Amino acid sequence: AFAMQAPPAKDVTVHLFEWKWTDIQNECAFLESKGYGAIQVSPPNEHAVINTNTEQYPWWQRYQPVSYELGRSRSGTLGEFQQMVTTCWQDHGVKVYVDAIINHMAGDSGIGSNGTPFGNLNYRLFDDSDGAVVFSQNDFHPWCEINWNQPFVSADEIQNCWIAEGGLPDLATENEDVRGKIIRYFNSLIDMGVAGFRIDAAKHVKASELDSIYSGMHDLRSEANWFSANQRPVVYQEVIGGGPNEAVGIDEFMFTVKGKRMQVTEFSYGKRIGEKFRDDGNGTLADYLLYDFPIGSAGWGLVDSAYAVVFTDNHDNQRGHGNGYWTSTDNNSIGGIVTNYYDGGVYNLANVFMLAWPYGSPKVMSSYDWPRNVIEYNENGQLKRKDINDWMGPPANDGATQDVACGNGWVCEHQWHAIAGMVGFNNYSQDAWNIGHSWHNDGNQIAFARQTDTGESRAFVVINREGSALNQTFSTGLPEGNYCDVTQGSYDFVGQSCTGASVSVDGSGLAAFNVPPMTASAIHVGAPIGSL
Ligand code: LM2
Ligand code: CA
Repeated sequence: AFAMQAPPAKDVTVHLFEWKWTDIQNECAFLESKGYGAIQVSPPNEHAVINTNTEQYPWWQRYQPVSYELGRSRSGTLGEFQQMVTTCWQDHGVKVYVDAIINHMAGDSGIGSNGTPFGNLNYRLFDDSDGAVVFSQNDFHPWCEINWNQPFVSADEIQNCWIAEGGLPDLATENEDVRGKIIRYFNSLIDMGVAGFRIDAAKHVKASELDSIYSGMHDLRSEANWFSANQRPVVYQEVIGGGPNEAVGIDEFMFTVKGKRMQVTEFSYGKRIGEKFRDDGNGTLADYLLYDFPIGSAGWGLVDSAYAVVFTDNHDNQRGHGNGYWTSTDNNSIGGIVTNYYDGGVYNLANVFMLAWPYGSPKVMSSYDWPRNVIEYNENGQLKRKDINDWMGPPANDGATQDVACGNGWVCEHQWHAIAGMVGFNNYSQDAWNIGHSWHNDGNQIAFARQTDTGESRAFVVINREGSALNQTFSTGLPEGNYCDVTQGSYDFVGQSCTGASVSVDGSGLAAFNVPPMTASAIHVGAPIGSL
């Protein structure tokens, strides 16, 4: 037996989609207790406010920036934002990552969420006394719409034309002056204590221009109670697709800036998880072990793990946006081949796998509930499906977001027992990047350990995505002891106690598991009952 060790780098992020700053601040104690490392928050800058007959305050209004002011977004005020960032990091060691929209600005004209008027390609970016920092006509590419219905779309079209059906004014990021204003926005956030960014629509900006923007970012705050000196911001860039036959390749965005890796969102991972966990007739879970997921002979085609941010689903593809697509007429397949909370227990297991498997930096999705309503229609003789409620925003009164209430309009997947419990599993497996003691039934039951280079086991998981119980003794390689089953019970890292079932490992590393249908069981060296 060896002594329990402090968890290594906390690499799990949770996306608290559309949460208000005050609610996030309140959530940070829970996030800390489970070992979450960071939160991705919704765009904090001023955004369009959209209210039409058919779409009242859609979630996507926040993907239309009106200014770079943080005064009042749908999630709250500047003061609340600063309080959240400070409290989450200083009191709970949880970082804040901001979803940053820098490829484009809001379409049409109107008044932003903080009262700033915009229109005719004029945007007043900061509330300076002279109001001089603006984007105006010359700061945008001339209008053109990306046509995805051609065999090959050029890089020029992808990066210089306007996205979202040509509705979003595309910034001329080749101009240093434009980049300078974007850098100022980033630095205003970094100087408040923000530790990282999701770069929205990164594929639509030239990688070299992004490189120069990232190089202009400040180091993280390093005064007392903040981060250690010379730390660079975390950056993960939203790139959908970008395979070898495309003009803009995902690998263009995988580079380092001042020694820090700039990561990318690996959308194919979510598809590979979704198709198997949902049992879409595309192989079984055993394939992960049989074909050496993600690098082996099955041609999984995923990017280098060190650059990958992975997720079962995100705010776009869980509702059919962002290349989410549909595969069957079954309502359950909505959200594309990816899985989302509508899949219930299947979704739970998919997340257990993501948090157990050694690939990428995991991001857990935390959604609000919306009444999915899928219709079928014909487009040029092709059967298509669409969720006509895909625009619906979070629980709100006249566009003012309500407080979070988990289970009541807010799904809070990140609190689901198995998902929350597996965060610790991920943390304690960071130094154990190998798979060992693996087993599968050639179907949808798998088990494996996470091992160090010297063959020590840190953690062991059993996933049973079948209709019958899995009662079996496995060789886990773990030190002798009693462990909390972190998928069933809640582990108290401070008191070293567990509210649920436990698993005992004997002196030769053997453990008997009883895993009911459609559940998992997982143990790790960070969650022993008493000392090991
Ligand atoms: C993203 N990544 O590249 C975001 O993850 C995604 O959520 C954003 O689209 C998109 N890029 C732009 O930031 C969402 C949403 C779109 C929506 C846009 C802008 O998926 O449907 O487009 O935000 O709010 C909407 C309308 C669209 C209209 C457009 C401009 O749905 O019909 O196009 O606004 O008015 C004319
Ligand atoms: Ca662009």
